[in-house]
Amino acid sequence: MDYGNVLVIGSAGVGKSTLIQTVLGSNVTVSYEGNRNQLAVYESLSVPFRVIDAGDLGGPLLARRKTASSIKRWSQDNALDGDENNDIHVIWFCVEGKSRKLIREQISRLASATALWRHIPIIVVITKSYSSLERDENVALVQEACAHRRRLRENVRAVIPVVAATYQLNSTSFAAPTGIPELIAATNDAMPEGVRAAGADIAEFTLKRRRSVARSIVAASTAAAITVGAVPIPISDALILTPIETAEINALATLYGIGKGSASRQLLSTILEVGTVSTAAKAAISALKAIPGINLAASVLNAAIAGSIVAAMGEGTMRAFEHIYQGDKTLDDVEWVKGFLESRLSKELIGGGTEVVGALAGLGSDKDQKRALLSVLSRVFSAKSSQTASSKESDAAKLAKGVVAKPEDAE
Ligand SMILES: Nc1nc2c(ncn2[C@@H]2O[C@H](COP(=O)(O)OP(=O)(O)OP(=O)(O)O)[C@@H](O)[C@H]2O)c(=O)[nH]1
Ligand SMILES: [Mg+2]
Repeated sequence: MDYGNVLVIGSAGVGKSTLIQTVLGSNVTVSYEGNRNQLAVYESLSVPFRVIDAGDLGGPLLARRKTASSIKRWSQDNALDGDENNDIHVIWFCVEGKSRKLIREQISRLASATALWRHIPIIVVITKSYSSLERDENVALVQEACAHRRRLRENVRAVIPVVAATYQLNSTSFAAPTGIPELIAATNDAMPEGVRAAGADIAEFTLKRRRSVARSIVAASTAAAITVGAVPIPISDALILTPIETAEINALATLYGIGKGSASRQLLSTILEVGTVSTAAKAAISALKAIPGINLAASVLNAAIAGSIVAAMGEGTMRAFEHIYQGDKTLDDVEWVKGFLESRLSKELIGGGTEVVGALAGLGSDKDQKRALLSVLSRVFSAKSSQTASSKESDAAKLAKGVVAKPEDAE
């Protein structure tokens, strides 16, 4: 397939590199590096376009000219190599969402920085959109600022708030990654016909990226559970994890486009019930507490139990949402989702939890154990997920073929 080319510009520190990393995934290759780091071109098998980090094109005129000439040289080199796709097809202009005051100023820089590319579609990416409450307002602010300039009015195709990497607010709450699949889809839509990926392909690409974003949501939630779970009194049910599981499930629901209607609400509250007060959750906790022959401090064992539940629930919820997202299940299949998660809790949580606790028992101090816990948990539960998915010849296996195979998605 021919790759389209996306030029990324935005002031120093707005989050260009972080964004590129998240969109392209971990198997990124740098295919070109201009002199003095003015230009770097990234590719990955995970998305159907190249991304060119042009750095701060809003800087002084001289620096801007240098970068622009690097881009031109890259295009020419490409043309000599016989690669026809040497044009810039889409521009991502990054503005930072944290400071509303700066948005207007950044948009006026956008106008001058992109003056070279008169007719290229632009997507304004509002980076670091950590506050979900401010997202809509920031989008409106950007749209209004663009409406005053003819070229921007014509070229700006979408304004997308993103969080590229989990932003930790404190030890138990975080802003989950957001906007990444939307950005990939909008970018593809803005591509000229010759380089635009087919609908089915782009759905597969965004599914992969969704899974890797989902894993980071699960990891952040698991870390929070470890903190909350580390209490000296033995845990009897998972009620203590309600706020964390609520945040985890909601973040995953948003990621997989599960809305806020009544069917969704019913589904989400059933999932939460499975992860907190269900018989399956209670049985899993008793089984983990009863693992013989280990000698862990109560707080470490509790942290392991809490982390295991949130990790297993997160992986299971992600899988269930993938089925809904792909259309082989619907929001109304509440009983199916319930059974699916309960069986994961009984088989995988107990199997995985035993492995986790066993790994911890071999470690020395409390501090080592807690630190090791998170890495053991994410390894055990995401590996378990991939195993089950590919060992069954079911629709889960069909799903797994395109998605689990890539090493980056097993991370
Ligand atoms: N948690 C979190 N941190 C972010 C996010 N985006 C950017 N950052 C942080 O902001 C800082 C700057 O991000 P970079 O991605 O290096 O920004 P850049 O635009 O590439 O910066 P230059 O290369 O210097 O122009 C880094 O410390 C990032 O970790 C995000 O979505 N979430
Ligand atoms: Mg950078």
